[in-house]
Amino acid sequence: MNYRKTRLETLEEFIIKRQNRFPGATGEFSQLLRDIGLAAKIIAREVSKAGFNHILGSYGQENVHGESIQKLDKFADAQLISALNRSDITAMVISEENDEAVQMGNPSGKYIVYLDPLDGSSNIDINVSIGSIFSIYMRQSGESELPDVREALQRGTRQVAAGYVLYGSSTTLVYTTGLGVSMFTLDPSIGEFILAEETIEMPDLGHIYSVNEGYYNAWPPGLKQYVKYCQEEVPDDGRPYSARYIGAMVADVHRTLMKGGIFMYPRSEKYPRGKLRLMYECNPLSLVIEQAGGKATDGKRRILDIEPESLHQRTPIFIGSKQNVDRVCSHLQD
Ligand code: P6P
Repeated sequence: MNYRKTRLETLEEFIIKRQNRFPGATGEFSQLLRDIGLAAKIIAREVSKAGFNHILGSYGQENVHGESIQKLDKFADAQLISALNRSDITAMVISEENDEAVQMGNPSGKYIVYLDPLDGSSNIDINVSIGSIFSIYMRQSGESELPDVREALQRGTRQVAAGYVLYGSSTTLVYTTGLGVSMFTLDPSIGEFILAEETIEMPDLGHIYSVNEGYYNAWPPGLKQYVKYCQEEVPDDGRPYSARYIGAMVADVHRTLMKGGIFMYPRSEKYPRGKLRLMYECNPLSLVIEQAGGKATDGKRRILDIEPESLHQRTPIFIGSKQNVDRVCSHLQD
């Protein structure tokens, strides 16, 4: 009898296999990815019990944006920072939950990590998908002193890795190191992320548009024209558009990655620079989408080319399949 190889591949095995492609690799970067994977498992466990382990609700404080911090946000933040501190390779962490950069006390640490520990936390209490987002940069300064916050202000093109964990009907980890986008699904029965898709590629045109239509009156005219186009026109393949909006960027962008289409969060009177944060929401998700063949722009500039001015700055974003993004931009230019 021929034994058919059906062995599953774990995240750890995949990371090591990829590391072996780089002879000079020290294993530190692989360790950083494994640490994030560990934190994700711990967070997934708490998210799955959020209904009865008194971890719902507000933490009683507000984050740097004046938004109420949910208890699970703080838990996720603490778990991710603690996991990144298991080894001395991360020098500094910038998180949505902390106004200031967190110095990890590792002057020799090579990496700077941005985190949105729990994106979409308003969905926690209604059991709708939420996610953790990470973005990893190399330090610019020497390794003798603690990093200066200014060296964290790097363009998105300089990310060495980016990805997210989606806590949904299953727990999914998606990341890229610039060699394509890979996806893993957590098997809670063995506590391992198992490779689900080694290389994800997006369709050039998708049939789902995703935007909060409650803000219609505040939209720029070009966006109104584009959404009207989606509602009235049928693309050449005869398939009409659908509208989907989950209210958690990770979930809306993950659907866009897997099915194609476009997610949009424009500027408005309430958010004159857009609502979503450049460094720990838009840059990491834009790197993933571009690596899968899509595009991400603020309506004029490629998101990854934006020169950051501050750690928590916001930006408008139009992200998804190439043809969908190009079309909305043509309307916005008009
Ligand atoms: P709105 C969640 O609070 C978040 O930051 C993103 O995850 C999400 O896409 C967006 O805000 C939703 O914002 O204004 O549509 O509720």
